[in-house]
Amino acid sequence: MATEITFVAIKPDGVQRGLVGEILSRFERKGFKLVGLKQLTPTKELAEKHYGVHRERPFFDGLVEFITSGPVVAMAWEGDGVIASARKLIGATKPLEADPGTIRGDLAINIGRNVIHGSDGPQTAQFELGLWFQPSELNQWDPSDQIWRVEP
Ligand code: D4T
Repeated sequence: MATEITFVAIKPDGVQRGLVGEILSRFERKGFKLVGLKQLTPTKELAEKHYGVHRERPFFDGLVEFITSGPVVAMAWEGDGVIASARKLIGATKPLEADPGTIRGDLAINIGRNVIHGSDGPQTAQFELGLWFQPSELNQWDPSDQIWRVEP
């Protein structure tokens, strides 16, 4: 499994509900490495680019209004297979269909307030990381217990 980096964002509802620590800890405990982290209130331009694929959908305007309504916590997580694994940790888009144990399955009930976003594939991850982070905001580092994390 190749080492990858994915983009994950805690949406305004997750920040307002005080779920930042809970969500960060799920990724940390899984074993992924945090290589980028910042809080920002997205501009309309950023939100429209991020959700560009949904431009023609009826929920687009509401989605952009919501994601720009307050601070978002933007994260970059690194690890083997992290793109697909993050989507599993996050759970299905519709929180009522998300399995218990996933972030949405445990912490959300409404598709329009589903707490968190994660890139859905390698190309999306590359695009979204470039959109939300400057290259200098992504860090390269080795956990001091790395030897215990990898297969012998
Ligand atoms: P995000 O992009 O927020 O991680 O969600 P997903 O990747 O899981 O799902 P998505 O792209 O299909 O939806 C993007 C975003 O739009 C909201 N949404 C979606 C909504 O408000 N109404 C809808 O009917 C759909 C399909 C929720 C997530």
